[in-house]
Amino acid sequence: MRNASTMTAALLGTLLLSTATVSAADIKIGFLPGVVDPFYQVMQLGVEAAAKDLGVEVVTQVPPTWGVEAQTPILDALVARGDLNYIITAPTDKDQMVAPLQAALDAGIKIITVDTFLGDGDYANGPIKFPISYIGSDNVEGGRISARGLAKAIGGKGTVYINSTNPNVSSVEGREQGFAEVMKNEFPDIKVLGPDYNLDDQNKAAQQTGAVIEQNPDLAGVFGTNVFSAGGAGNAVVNAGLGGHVQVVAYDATAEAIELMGKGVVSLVLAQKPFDMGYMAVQFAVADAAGVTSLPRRVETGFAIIDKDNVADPEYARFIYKV
Ligand code: T6T
Repeated sequence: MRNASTMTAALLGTLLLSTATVSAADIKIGFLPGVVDPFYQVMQLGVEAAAKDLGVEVVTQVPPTWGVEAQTPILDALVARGDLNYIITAPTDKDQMVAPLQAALDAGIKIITVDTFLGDGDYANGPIKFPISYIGSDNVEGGRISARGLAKAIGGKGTVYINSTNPNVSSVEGREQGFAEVMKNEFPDIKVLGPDYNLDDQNKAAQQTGAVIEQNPDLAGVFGTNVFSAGGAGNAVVNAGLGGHVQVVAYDATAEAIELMGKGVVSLVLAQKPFDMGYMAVQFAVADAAGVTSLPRRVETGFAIIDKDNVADPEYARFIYKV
């Protein structure tokens, strides 16, 4: 348990179960994140904490690499078990994961998406309506915040570069979109290069960023849109000996990003709240099982924006991903 809102919601969940016809022992949840990384590891801690608080069972399966090819067979295997009634998952592609998740639903398993969404993410009015909820960041807004932070760090002018993971992933796509929008509308003296896609491979992100640094000696900043993009970008800047000259904005608050901030390489870290995403998703499954029909179809979990001035403040530091 990490904050008051999750505690209140846990009590609510317990209360709901105590008044419902379904018991906690009847609820079995599959948790299928995107890949092995500190963000999803913290999310798993949230899932497990809620499962313990609410007395439900969770089965976690984590794909070794990012993508539909890795995630779909694991999803199919979770469905084939025949004993799950909910799956909490981060779809690795907003279109290609629709059919496999629809198949899970057809097999009687209800779906909650965390971190990433299907379709346009508007489960109330959009084309994809079957998931109970999307619980995650407002990534377009996160991209805007990142753009303003990077623009400030480089003095409002120069060339910047986006390094990202894959196309068609709702999370990073939103970040790229918000970032590009702000640069275009608010910073006419900043030129944006990229995105390059590293397929969620930190070494590839470092190679790509290194190449951009070589080809653009005037490069002033990099936006790394997730753990591996930002980690690779930061390492490339360090390897080129350009720490402090090329500013990096890192999406995701890993220990590595915070360390790079200490070295003056990363100027801003945007922490998501994966623990809350996982915790709340379990609460939603339990509430749904108890017959609650008014669950919000979209919940934005918010950010903590960490920089060198607040990184030591426990109110901010508690959002660094600790695994
Ligand atoms: O940035 C997170 C997540 O939000 C994104 O969807 C995929 O990458 C991460 O897991 C970080 O590696």
